[in-house]
Amino acid sequence: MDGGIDNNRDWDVDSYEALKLRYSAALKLVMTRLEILNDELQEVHRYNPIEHIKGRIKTPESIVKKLRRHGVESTLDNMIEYCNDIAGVRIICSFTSDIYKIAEMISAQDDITVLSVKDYIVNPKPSGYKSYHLIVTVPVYLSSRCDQVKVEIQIRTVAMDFWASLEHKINYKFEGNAPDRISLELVECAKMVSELDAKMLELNNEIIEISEQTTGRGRS
Ligand code: 0O2
Repeated sequence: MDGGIDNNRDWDVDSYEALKLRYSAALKLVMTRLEILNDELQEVHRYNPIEHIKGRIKTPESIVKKLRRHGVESTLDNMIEYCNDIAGVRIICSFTSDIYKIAEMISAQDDITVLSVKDYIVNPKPSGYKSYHLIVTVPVYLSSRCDQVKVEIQIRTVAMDFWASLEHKINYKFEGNAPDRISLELVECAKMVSELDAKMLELNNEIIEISEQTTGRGRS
């Protein structure tokens, strides 16, 4: 224990409900932090990087499936250890550059610890999937203790999200065995998504430049 913060995984949980309460609290905390960041960026800097934020708690069925994938039993300890996305937040940004700015702002918050980063934008999955993933822990203060709770944060552009939603639906429909032609088309679509994102960013930068020249001031 360090200042009341328990960094071990031996949480005082004896039921799925007690576990879920911690993840729901962690989800609320991250969502609120993101809303505050977005409000400040909008109000003070006239900058609107976040299109929307979605949060969800993974269903028990989905958790059990993931634990099976890891080859471990469905116990509360294994859920805490192996399932990093029981609490999941998805941030949808306008531009690729916003993704990294948001990730930096979250990571800079003192009580948020980044456990891992997966940059599927620089290194897309073979499927074509692009997104930026962070696994963080946040402190959840309870009546007599504080637990560090994991939250998965996925950050992506509107275009990347569109692609991922469609690909997810297709994979669900074909139970992960989509016909080759469809998988290849999806990889092609992912390339178009990257081109679109790059073009939109370029256009946006041009617009900012022009408006700075006409108004004579930059964005603070
Ligand atoms: P769901 O149904 O969205 O919750 P790990 O989660 O660490 O055990 P992994 O696969 O190494 O396993 O983690 P990774 O790569 O960070 O992926 C985690 C989540 O990213 C997935 O959660 C998906 O939400 C999303 N994701 C990863 N790859 C793809 C992909 O190819 N296509 C789409 N559409 N989404 C992807 P779950 O639990 O697999 O699924």
